[in-house]
Amino acid sequence: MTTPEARNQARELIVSSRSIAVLTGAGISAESGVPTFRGEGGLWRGRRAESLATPGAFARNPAEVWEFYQARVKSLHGITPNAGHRALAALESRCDQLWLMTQNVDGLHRDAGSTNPIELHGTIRIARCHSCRRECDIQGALSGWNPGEVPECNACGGSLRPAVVWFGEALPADALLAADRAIRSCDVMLVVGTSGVVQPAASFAYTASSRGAKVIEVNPEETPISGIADVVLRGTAAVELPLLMGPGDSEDLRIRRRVD
Ligand code: BV8
Ligand code: ZN
Repeated sequence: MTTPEARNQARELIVSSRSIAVLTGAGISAESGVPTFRGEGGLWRGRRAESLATPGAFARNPAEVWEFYQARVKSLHGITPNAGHRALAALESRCDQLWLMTQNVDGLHRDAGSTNPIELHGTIRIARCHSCRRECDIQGALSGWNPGEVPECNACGGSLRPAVVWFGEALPADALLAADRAIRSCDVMLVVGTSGVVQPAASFAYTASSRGAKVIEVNPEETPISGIADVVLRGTAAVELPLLMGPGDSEDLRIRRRVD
């Protein structure tokens, strides 16, 4: 459970920070109704990720991989950002420098108003052609889709795939570059809703901490990152992040910046 002291400490770090890097994982979307991966009812629970989210799985059985992703796209219908997403979008508008890096593919940070989320693992909103790499809206690619089918590229007839990063695939170069800059430049890193399992994102907090940045973790459960965090808010994103931003602080944040 979060203590008032921890909340005040975290708030002080945020208010006095000049540049904040935020890393989010599936946990920030949990209160929007999006299942996480490794927790109770998680997507990967009981199903090896390798059997679905790898290039090998797609090469072996693209139709099965599409059944998994079609179900996920369908489960996102009507899903909206929660107070946690919105608090981060509000923080961005009050900070001199904020980088938002997300491992999530659901697009909810964009919907909440974050202007330039670094989507480390791609996006489930877009489909990409395996052959010519043209991209299209995944809803369009799935209109008229039936189980057992693999959506085809309108331009070249190649197989489409979700524009997400699978295990064993490199993260997009531009996302890695932007993340590297954020990790090297931030004086505070806010880590929200990730189990800290998947590399290279899981190493970001360690790298930031090793160069002297302060790490704040928001997670109802203990993770490997808890051990290096300077402040742990042991609660959920939709509760803790709005409290961290607090309406009064936004003014302090702005005033504090003008003074120095
Ligand atoms: C790479 C795809 C190198 C889209 C995902 C062997 C072979 C190949 C690679 C490896 C290998 N061994 C290790 C690796 C590296 C591998 C890796 O890390 N594997 C792990 C499993 C050991 N990484 C990779 O392969 C990466 N690429 O290394 O490339 C390379 C370089 C050059 C050339 C070629 C290759 C690619 C990693 C990306 C994989 N794709 N998703 C999709 O289908 O979704 S990963 C998947 O996990 C999601 O993207 C997800 O975001 C990510 C991380 O999970 P979390 O977000 O942390 O979610 P989780 O459920 O685990 O935890 C949720 C947390 O939230 C919990 O802590 C919970 O307590 C908390 N929570 C719950 N409710 C709330 C909450 N918090 C706050 N509020 C709440 N309400
Ligand atoms: Zn094509």
